[in-house]
Amino acid sequence: MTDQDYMKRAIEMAKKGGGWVHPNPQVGALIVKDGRIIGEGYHVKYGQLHAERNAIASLRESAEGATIYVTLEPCCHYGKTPPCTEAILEQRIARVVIGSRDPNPKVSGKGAAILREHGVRVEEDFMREECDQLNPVFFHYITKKLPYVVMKYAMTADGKIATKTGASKWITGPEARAEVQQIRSRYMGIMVGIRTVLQDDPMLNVRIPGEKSPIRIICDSGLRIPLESQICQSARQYRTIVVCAEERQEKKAQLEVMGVEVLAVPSVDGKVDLVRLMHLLAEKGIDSILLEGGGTLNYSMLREGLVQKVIAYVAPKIFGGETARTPVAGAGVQLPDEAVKMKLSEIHKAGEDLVLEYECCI
Ligand code: AOF
Ligand code: ZN
Repeated sequence: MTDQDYMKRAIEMAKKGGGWVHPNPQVGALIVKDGRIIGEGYHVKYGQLHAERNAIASLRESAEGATIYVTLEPCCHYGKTPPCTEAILEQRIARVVIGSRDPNPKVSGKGAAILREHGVRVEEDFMREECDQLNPVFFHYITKKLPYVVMKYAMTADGKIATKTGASKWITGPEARAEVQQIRSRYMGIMVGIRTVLQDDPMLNVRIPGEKSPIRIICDSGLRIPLESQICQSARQYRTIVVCAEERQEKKAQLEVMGVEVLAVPSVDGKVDLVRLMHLLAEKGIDSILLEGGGTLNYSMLREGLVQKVIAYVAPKIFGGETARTPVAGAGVQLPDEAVKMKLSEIHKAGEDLVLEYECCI
């Protein structure tokens, strides 16, 4: 096995933490001695041991003189756990092969430097691109202090998200809908506008046993959310934040009794200031948000440059209808040149539906 093979295995380990570690990164580690894997681990859950320490905990023999492959630079700070650099030095590991650099200012470059100072051979940027792909969310969140936002919608081949009567169940097939359930469990928050709640009365949860549901965030400038909505009724079960621009004390109190968190955010033209909101959500530790509409909120988020990725499900059917809703509405641009620009990054099929993934170019 080569260095590449070992790092690939560390990457596979790291992926197992997906959905459970945020707002921390997904990290994997592998310890190799005399051509044998003697330890492996990954960051399993937020607040628990880091990948390096889990790999060390799995050792059944001395790691003296061994190589550790880590997908992210080992930390050197006292956070929820003591520094991983210390654990590596205690084990007398001789060589550390690092994939991604850690943009966290508490670590950034210092982890590798400490190891070198103690005579450890350190190789950085090894398969960096592959390792970086594990953590687009963490990198965005830690450097911009904003959540990584993924806008997702399902539409017909003629670009409609509902028929002219507003009916939207269902556009895509069962495979696509199952995939969306998986996606929901990957992000820390899920956000929709109030109109979506009024129209569809959604639950916005994950119905896969053993998987985590995201924090539900409802953008509701005028605090119109009905107390009888499924969202309010299930707020004790699934964390729910209702964001408003004007605080109506009585309604706020009623919502809070039901377990809803009400977050008042300064407004622009009577609407929630989305940039401020995103910063506030990041301060609450929310590193990622799946944005599920509607069209008005989608457009505002895109225009503010707050969306990093778009996932479009396209069903092989056509609704027609001039008034049938489309995924992105709002004011719209005047000229093609003013478009929100994106880059196609992935394409696959889910049953009969097509899935297009784009990175936003901001
Ligand atoms: C992880 N898991 O496997 C590694 C991390 O809050 P703490 O104490 O868990 O520290 C989190 C920071 O540690 C994180 O921002 C990153 O810079 C570094 N490395 N974090 O959660 C890991 N290796
Ligand atoms: Zn660490």
